[in-house]
Order: sequence, then structure tokens, then C-alpha cells
Amino acid sequence: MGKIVIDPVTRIEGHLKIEAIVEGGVVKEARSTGNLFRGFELILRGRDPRDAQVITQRICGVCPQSHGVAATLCLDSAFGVADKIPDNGRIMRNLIQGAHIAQDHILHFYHLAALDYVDVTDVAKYEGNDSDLNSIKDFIGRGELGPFFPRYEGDYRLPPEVNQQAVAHYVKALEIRRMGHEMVSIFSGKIPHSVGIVPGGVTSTPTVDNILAFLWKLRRLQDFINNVYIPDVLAVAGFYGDYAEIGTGCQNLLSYGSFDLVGSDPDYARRKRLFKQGTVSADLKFNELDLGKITEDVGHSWYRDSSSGRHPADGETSPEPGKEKAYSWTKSPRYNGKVYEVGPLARVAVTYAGGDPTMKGLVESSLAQLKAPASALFSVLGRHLARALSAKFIADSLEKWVLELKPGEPTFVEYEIPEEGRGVGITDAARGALGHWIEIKDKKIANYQCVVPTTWNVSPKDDKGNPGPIEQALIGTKVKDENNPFELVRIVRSFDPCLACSIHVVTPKGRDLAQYRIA
Ligand code: NFE
Ligand code: MG
Repeated sequence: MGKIVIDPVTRIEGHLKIEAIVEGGVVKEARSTGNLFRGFELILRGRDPRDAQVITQRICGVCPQSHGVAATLCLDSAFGVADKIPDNGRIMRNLIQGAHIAQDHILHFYHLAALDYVDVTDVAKYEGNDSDLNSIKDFIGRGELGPFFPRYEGDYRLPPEVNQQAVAHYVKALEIRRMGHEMVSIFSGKIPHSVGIVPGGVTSTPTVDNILAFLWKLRRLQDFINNVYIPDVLAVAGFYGDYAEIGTGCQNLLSYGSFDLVGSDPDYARRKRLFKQGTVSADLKFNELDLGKITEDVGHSWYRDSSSGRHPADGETSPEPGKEKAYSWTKSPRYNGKVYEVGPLARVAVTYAGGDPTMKGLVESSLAQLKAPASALFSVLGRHLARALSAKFIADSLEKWVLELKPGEPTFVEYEIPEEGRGVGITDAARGALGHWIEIKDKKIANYQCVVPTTWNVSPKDDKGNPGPIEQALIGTKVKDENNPFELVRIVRSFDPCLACSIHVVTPKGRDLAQYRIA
């Protein structure tokens, strides 16, 4: 028996520790630890409710637009204007969040996950004219290998030309992401923390100029997704086929749905959204979602036990550092008492199971190309594929939406802050189901609870002892080389957790087997 400790997991956002007990080369137990207390929910208390839109975006520099959207949906609902948002406001929120998520999926594949599969050293053999590759070749020649080294060794399978092309795409993806950010800022004022999304709608106005600027950049984004991103995911899948069977996890998927398509019903269950709201399990059958069944356990989290099992509308954030049995700052969100994975796989699977014809076509044609059954979606490769399809589905919709904007028509409605009230804002962020809940008293925030995608996915055991989604995805995994636990980091990164550089591999007695520094 041995214990693998990866702390922190790199090429994700934030401070995540993974521990795995390995017996006979197989993971028997896994622990996922969120190592950083943030306390945003406490910071929000007593403030003007409108501060939520500004402050919750500071939770993260990666996905602020989604927090901006969740917070404004939450405030729309608390202020009683959820069904009064003008079409221009609804559409511009979709354009802001959509452009953000499409570039975020590209960020994840190329700049966070791809280095687990692509051997950058093959660039040393490159003999063509690509200036980016020739610069990287020069760096490699001088032994300057960051940010690609150090790394795990022993399982790079792509032929040299494919590796070289993938590295060229790594560089190209930086340019495409910059352009994606420009698309976001056209309607939101700036990135990363957008100022344009406000309760009641959006502060910017559509003009022929900004519509055309968005459309022109969108064409390049779509070209990259269709002709580079999706083919690259399929190419990697072709060489790492075993990863269609690794990292299966809990096989319960949950999506809040995202991108309102028509004027918004105050009841989210009745809203028509691009990605559907619902759940699916291993049978890939669609089930409706009941927001009332969401709870957060804290039995294994550093929060007071008395706050465990509450619905987020009445949630409590009461830190108890050092609590016995606890091992994470992450709470354990559960649905109907069960463990659910959220993310691109969940929203793609829910939308597919819910019968959306475009999503059905996308999923079935890619599975056919991979010669893989639908069950392969529940895997490391399934998550990467779903993220690429999510990017395409969104980008193709952006094209339609931007042409629906009506210059000269309103983009927001006035509202009043109520003396007392409650609100909920739910959307699907890049990494999955994102919910904000607010309680207002005396026109001030009395309670604010955020249940974010990574809270679901990196959650520790719940009060019943059920491991969280990433923990479950790790359990049962065969580890070929404990000094190079490729399998484990590939599984963890397939979830794209947002929680930043040494990795220790130790025996249960604490003896260091090896120590690495990862850039
Ligand atoms: Ni910090 Fe986020 C996204 C949200 S993840 S990246 O996407 O909400 O928990
Ligand atoms: Mg929370």
C-alpha cells in the first residue's frame, strides 16, 4: 500500500491537494482538499445588494462573467424584474457569457490539459518555417523549457508531427483567447471583471459597429473551434483511447441550463435556455431538476456541523478551522442527497438527453468518429469532447444572437431595491452549475450563498460518507507508475477544477519517494 500526494495540482486554478491510497497498483481511496479559505459570502453581508455583482466577480479571475451573470439573475429575481429584462439586455448577457465560455474551453484544452498528452520536446526535431515553433525550438535548444517542464515522464504517445502541430496550436490558441476576451469586452466594458452586466439588463448599447466587430471576431473563433480545437481533441482521443474508460466517476450529471432564449420566466424551470436544465445518470435519460433538492453538507469540511445539510437559500458559512474529520475548505453540495458531477459533460449530456437536435447531431457524430459508445462520455476523454462540443454549440449560437440585437431599443429596466426579499440566480458557468442565493433585509444583504461548479466537483465526502465526484473518478484507477501518476492528474484536470508548485510522492510512513517542481 502506498500513498500518492499531489499538492498542489498544477495547471488548474488555485490550491487543490489530491491524496490517493494505492493498493496493488489500484486507487482504493482518494481525498480531494480545497486548501484556501476565501470567505466571500461573509464579505457580502451587510452590503448594498448591488455590490454582489461587483464583489462575486472577484471570486475568480477565470470565470468572473459567469459570476456576474449569476449575481445579476439573482438580483433580478430579488428585485422582481426577472421577467422584465429587455431582449437586448438578455441577448448581450448571452454574448458576454458565451464568448467568455468558448475562450475558456480553449484555455482549458490547450493551456491546462494538453501538456498531459503532447510531448513538446518533439519541437526540437522541427524543420519547417513556422516562426513560433522555431522560437520554441531555440528555447528547447538552450534548455529553457518552462512553462512545459518539469513534468511527468513515460506516457507521451503522439507522433512527432502531431506533437509539433499541437504545440503550434498551443501558441495560436493564445491569440484566439485574446480575441475571445476582446469579444467579451465589446458588450461588457472590460475583462476580466465586467462592469456592463447589471440588475435589470446591460449598461452598453448595441450599435452597428460593435455588432460587426463582434461578428468579425466570432468568425475567427468559430474557424478555430471547427478546424483546430475539435480535430485536435479527436486526434488526441485517437491515441489515448483507454482514457474513454478512465475517470468514469459518479455518473450523475446536473445542469442548471444556461443562456436564456426568450424573455425570462421568474421560475427557472420554465425558462427556455440553450443548454437545458436537468439531470441525467448512467442511462442518459433526461430528468427535470428541482432546485429545492439542493443541499450542502459540511461533515468533512472545516465548517460548523450545525450548518450541515442546509438548502443554500438558508445556507450558513461558519468556518471551523481544525475541525476533526474535516479535510477541505470546500463544502459538499448534493442533489436529492446524492453525489452529482457538474460541468460541460453534464450540460452537453442533459441537453442531448433532453432531445436538442443540434446537440444530438454533435454528440452522435463525434462518438461515431471515435467509434465509441455513449457510455464513453463518462470518462476523461468524454469530458474533453463535451467541452469542445460545448464551445461549438455556444459559438454557433452567438452568431444567431448577435444578429438579433436591435440598435436603438432599450437594454435595461429600472428597478427598486426591496426592503426585504429573496432571490436566486442560476446559470451554467464554463465549469458547470453555478448558483447564487440572496436574502435581503433592510435593503441590505442579510445572507448570500454561492454554490460554484468546482464546489460540486472537488467536494469532500458528504455526511453519509459518500466521496465527491473527483474522488469517485479517481477510485478504482490503475496507476502504472506511482512516481509518474499521469492517470490521476489527467482525471483531475478533465474536470477543469478552479482552486496553483511542488508534487510529492510519499509512502504511508511519509518517506519521500520523489519530489518535483512543476511550472
Ligand atoms: Ni473560477 Fe468558475 C467557472 C465558476 S468554477 S472558474 O467556470 O463559477 O467553480
Ligand atoms: Mg458557498
